[in-house]
Amino acid sequence: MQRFPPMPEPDARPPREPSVAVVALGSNLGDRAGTLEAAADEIRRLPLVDEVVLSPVVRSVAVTLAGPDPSKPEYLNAVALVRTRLAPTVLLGYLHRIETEHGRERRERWGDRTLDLDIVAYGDLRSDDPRLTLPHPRAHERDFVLEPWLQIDPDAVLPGYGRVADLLAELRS
Ligand code: A4P
Ligand code: MG
Repeated sequence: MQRFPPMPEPDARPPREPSVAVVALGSNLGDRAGTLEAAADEIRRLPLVDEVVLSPVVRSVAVTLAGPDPSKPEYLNAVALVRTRLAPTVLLGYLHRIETEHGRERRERWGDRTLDLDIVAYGDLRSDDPRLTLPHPRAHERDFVLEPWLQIDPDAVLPGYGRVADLLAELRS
């Protein structure tokens, strides 16, 4: 009788170690503060998410493709540290679902939005896939990402770019 090697048992795979994903939250339409709080709670309730630490909220002028535009509705931004065993692409899929549930419409790039959820970093992972670029290619030049992140992690490092405290000091110099 022909013998086959045993099939790998899906459930026998070693569980993925938790990583810390840094998620940037932004909103400039609707009940902005309520939406950011609700989104953080929804992330907290996702499967394979162990812990979510939400930063204080910062206010920022809308950055459009033409530059900062004070005539647009002001943004509230925050950062969440998400301890999770979700794979990065799976996490992004859930974040897109949460955006949609909060009425996010995609009409123009960098347009006004009820909720934007970006993955700023996922552990030390690097990716140049346009569907999920890691770290987020613009996080290092955005004070509305770096400032709230620094408030909840004074030793934060943006992989490939350096210490968040130094990046923020450079932006402000
Ligand atoms: N994508 C690739 N990498 C990532 C990542 N690391 N995290 C892809 C999240 N998404 C990532 O995103 C467009 C595509 O990027 C997605 O299909 C995803 O697969 P989107 O959310 O549909 O559109 P977007 O947010 O308008 O585009 P983009 O380029 O991600 O915009 P940014 O750079 O996030 O900027 N001004 C203030 N004051 N505060 C803000 O929060 N946000 C933006 C958006 C512009 N101006 C702002 C703010
Ligand atoms: Mg986005």
